Amino acid sequence: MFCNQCEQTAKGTGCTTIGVCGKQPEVSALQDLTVYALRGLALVALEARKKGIVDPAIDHYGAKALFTTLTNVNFDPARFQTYINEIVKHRQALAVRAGVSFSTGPASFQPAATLDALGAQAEIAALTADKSDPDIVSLKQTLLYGMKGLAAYADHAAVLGQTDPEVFAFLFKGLAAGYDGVQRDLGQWVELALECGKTNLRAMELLDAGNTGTYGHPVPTQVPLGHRKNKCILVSGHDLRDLHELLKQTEGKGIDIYTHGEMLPTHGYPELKKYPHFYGHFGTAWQNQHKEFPAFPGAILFTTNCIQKPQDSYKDRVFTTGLVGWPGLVHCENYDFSAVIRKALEMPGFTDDAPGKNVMVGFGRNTVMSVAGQVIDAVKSGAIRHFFLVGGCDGAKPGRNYYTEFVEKTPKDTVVLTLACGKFRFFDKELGDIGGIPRLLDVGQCNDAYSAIQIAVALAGAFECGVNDLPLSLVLSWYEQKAVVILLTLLALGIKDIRLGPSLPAFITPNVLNFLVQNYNIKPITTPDEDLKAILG
Ligand code: FSO
Ligand code: SF4
Repeated sequence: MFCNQCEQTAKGTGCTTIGVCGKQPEVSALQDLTVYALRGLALVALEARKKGIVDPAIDHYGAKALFTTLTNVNFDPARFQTYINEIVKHRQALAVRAGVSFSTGPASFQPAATLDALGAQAEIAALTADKSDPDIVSLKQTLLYGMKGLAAYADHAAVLGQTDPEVFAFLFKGLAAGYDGVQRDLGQWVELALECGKTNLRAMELLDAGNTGTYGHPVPTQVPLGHRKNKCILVSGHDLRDLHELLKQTEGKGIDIYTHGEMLPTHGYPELKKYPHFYGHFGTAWQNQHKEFPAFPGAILFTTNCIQKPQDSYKDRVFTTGLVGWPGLVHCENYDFSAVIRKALEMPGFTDDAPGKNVMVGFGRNTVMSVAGQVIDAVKSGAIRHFFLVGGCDGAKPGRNYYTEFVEKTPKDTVVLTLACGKFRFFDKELGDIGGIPRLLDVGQCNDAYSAIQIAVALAGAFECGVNDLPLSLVLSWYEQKAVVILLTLLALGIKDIRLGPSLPAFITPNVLNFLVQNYNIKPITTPDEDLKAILG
């Protein structure tokens, strides 16, 4: 196996024997083959589009299948076999409708019948099989990982009924690149990667419309970090519809619903918070599930990412849904969470009341813009000197303490906006407020990066300047491919001076890094003191 798609990749270069995430070589090979099969579907879909044939179901299926290869989503070999077979079936049906045929390459790929034989076939699809110039390989991987993130956002939006055929058209174009007979130079691969970022802005806009259109705009909401006496279910991941369906199915059943990880900001949505049994938040970021889950006395449901190998002490009460998979766990299909509910009722639940500390969520674009006048006055009077967007993923590496220390050390006349699971490094810090404006504002999940971008664009409009001229600095942490595509979106928007950590992507070669530094002044994080000094002067 060879996989280098996430930040924790072995030795900072690539996982070659088993994934640091727990991914087995067999699954890694099947993921490579899924991508290869998707490249074949993409070639046919592009031809079909030329003839005016667009099949929304196939478009969405392609995005889902790519999303399932994202880090920490699906570890189940059998599910990948199904994806590969389905992708090829869709490709063949579309080829017949479009009257096209391919005799070589991924569009003619026929999957073997057994998992072992599929594993052997995967060699053609391995990342190491690409012998192009290393900088081109670097950009191809950047594009592929960006597209995995884009596919995730497009799927999240599609689940809520929000789609744009142009988003899927780009996914097909990007997947076909390298197999479409077009010779691209370095600059053209850069252009494709930036187009991926630009398309992602549209996908995130759709997702924002889906979330806020269905569940309302988030409002400032206190979320208890403790618990109360009752049966309980913990929901992890990012998917609001899964959470909503679970809330409906548990109504009046004597079960409280707790969020985990990236589900925390969902407490701010009016259509979700109206359920009285939607109680609080349990635990911190994804990488702490082994430590935290044994203490949760109820059932645990994983939607989207990030799942880690369930430990023996709690694996009988972990359930998956949607694209998440772990071999041997019960997988809930079609929003039927009855198995999760049964397990929660069998479990003891919390046997005492311990409300604990509260944290505030709900500072999406609508809330922040509703106090825009106050924020602008505070900047003009000097009460607010600077904004920091400290966001992105969390992870297990010790270097991620940087983000805790950075936020703790931000001066009292500065405001910290945050989003994604990286916030768990500091989400319960009491930073106080500036004239009633909290100094720590939780914009939401990584899925809400669109909201943060809109806030920056609105501030720039109010100050009649560009986003790069605002007193705003981006200090980002990355882990998986949703973060890769958000970074590409920021670059496509021309955002400069981003600080990125805890380490730079293994798939970026020195020449590609040099390009990013020269054009976008992107830089690795150093120490909180040095970076704060450099930013604030
Ligand atoms: Fe975190 Fe995981 Fe949301 Fe990622 S939970 S690491 S960026 O999946 O998606 O922020
Ligand atoms: Fe390694 Fe990350 Fe790939 Fe898992 S997803 S195999 S940790 S590079």
